[in-house]
Amino acid sequence: MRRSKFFMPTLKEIPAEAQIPSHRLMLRAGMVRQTAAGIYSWLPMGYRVLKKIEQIVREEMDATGAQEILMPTIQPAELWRESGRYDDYGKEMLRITDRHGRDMLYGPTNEEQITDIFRKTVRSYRDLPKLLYHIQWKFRDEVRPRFGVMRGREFLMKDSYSFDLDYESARRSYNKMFVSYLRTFARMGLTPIPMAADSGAIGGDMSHEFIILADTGESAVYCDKAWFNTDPLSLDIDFDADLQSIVDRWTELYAAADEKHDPATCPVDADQLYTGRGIEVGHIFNFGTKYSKSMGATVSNSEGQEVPVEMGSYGIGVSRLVGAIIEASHDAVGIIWPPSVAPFQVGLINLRAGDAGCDAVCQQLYDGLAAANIETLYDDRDERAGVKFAEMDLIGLPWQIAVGPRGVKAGTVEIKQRGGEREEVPAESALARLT
Ligand code: 5CA
Repeated sequence: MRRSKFFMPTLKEIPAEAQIPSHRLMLRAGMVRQTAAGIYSWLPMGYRVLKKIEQIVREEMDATGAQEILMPTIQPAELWRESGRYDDYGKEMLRITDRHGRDMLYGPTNEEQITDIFRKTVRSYRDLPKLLYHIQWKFRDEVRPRFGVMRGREFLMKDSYSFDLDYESARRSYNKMFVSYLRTFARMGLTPIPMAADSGAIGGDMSHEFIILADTGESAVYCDKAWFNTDPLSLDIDFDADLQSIVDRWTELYAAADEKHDPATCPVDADQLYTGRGIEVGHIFNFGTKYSKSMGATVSNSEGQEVPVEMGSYGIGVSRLVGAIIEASHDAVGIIWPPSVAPFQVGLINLRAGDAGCDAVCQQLYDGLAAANIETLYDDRDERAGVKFAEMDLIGLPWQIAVGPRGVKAGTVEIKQRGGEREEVPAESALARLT
C-alpha cells in the first residue's frame, strides 16, 4: 500500500478526551474515529488490526472443533423474557420497538438466542457435545464508556457456547475453551493469566477471567512473578484428549483480583509477588442448566428421558484486544505491534521521493516484498524525513526500511526493528533479513 493513497488520518495533537495511551495512539494513528460516545468507526489501519485479531481467534476456535455461525445483532425480547433476563439486565440493554410494536433489543450477548436455536434443532444425546461460536457486534449501554475501544458501548465479541449431556462432558468443553484462550492470547504476543472469577449476571459455578497485565488496566491484580515465564505456545495440545492437567498447571500459580486477594493469607512471598493492574480480555463460564431449564432446551438421554442440556459460554473482547495489545506494547513515541497482529509488517520509507535513484530502489524493494507476500506500507510522499520516521514509529510496524540518496550511492539501505537500532545493510540483502 502506498502511503500517498492510504486513508490514514493521523493527528499531530494529542486528543484531549483520551486518557490512556491506547486511546491516544489509536486516534493519533488514524485507526478509529468516534461516532458517538462508546461507538467507533474503524478506519483502514484499525480495521486491518481488528481483522488480524479476529482471524487468530477464529483459527484457535476452529482448532478446538468449535464451528462458526453468525447470529443477528437484533433479538426479540420474548427470548429474554423466557430466561428472566429481560428485566434483570436493566439500563445496559438497548431496547428497540419495531413498526409492529414488538419489543426487540440489540444483543448484549447471545445465550438466549443460541439456546433457542439449540432447542429447535437438537433432540438426542447422540448429537452432543456441540460447540458453536460467532464473532459479532454487541451493544451494552455502559454508564461510563471510556478508554476508547476498551470499554465501548458497541464492541466486537467472540462468543462461543457449549452443549453437553452431563457435567463431566461440560467440564471437558470448558477446558477446551480454557486452553484455546491461552493459545489465542499468546499468539497475540500477550501473557494471559486466568483468574477464578465470579460469574455475575451470566450465572454459573465454574468461571475464569483471562487478564493481561497493563498499567492502565481497570482492576488491581496480584500474581506470582512466575507467570512471566509461562508460554502456552510451548504446549503440545490434543483437543480430543482430557485437558485437565493443562488447566491445573495454569491455575496452580497464584493470581487474584483485589476482592479475592488478602495479604494475610497470600501464599506467595512478598518478593515473588507482582502487584499491578490487569485488563480482562476474555471470560469463560459454565452455567449448567440455567438457560436450558428456563427455556426448555432438553435432549433425550440413552434411557429415553428428556434432560436439560449442560451449557457454558465463553467470550473474548475482540475489539477491546486492539486497545489492550497497545496498552501492553508501546513506548513514548508510539505503538509496537506484535508481528502477528501488525497492520503491515514493513514500513518502507523513501527519504527523497522524486529522486530517480531512491524511487528505483524503493520500487524494487516494494515489488520484492509484495512477491514475498509481506504486507508493506510504502511511504512515497514528498515529506521531510523526520516526519516520516516519526509517523512510522507512531504506527509501530515491526520493521522499517529507509532508503536515502547516500545509501543508494553506496548500495545500502537502513533497516530497523521497531524499538531497536538502525542498521545499514546492502540493499539486496534487506529482503532476506525479513524473511
Ligand atoms: N456471555 C458471556 C460470555 S460469551 C459474556 O458476555 N461475557 S463478558 O461479559 O465477560 O464479555 C466477554 C468479553 O467481552 C469480556 O471479557 C471483555 O473482554 C469484552 N467486553 C465486555 N464488555 C465490553 C465493553 N463494554 N467494551 C469492550 N469489550 C467488552
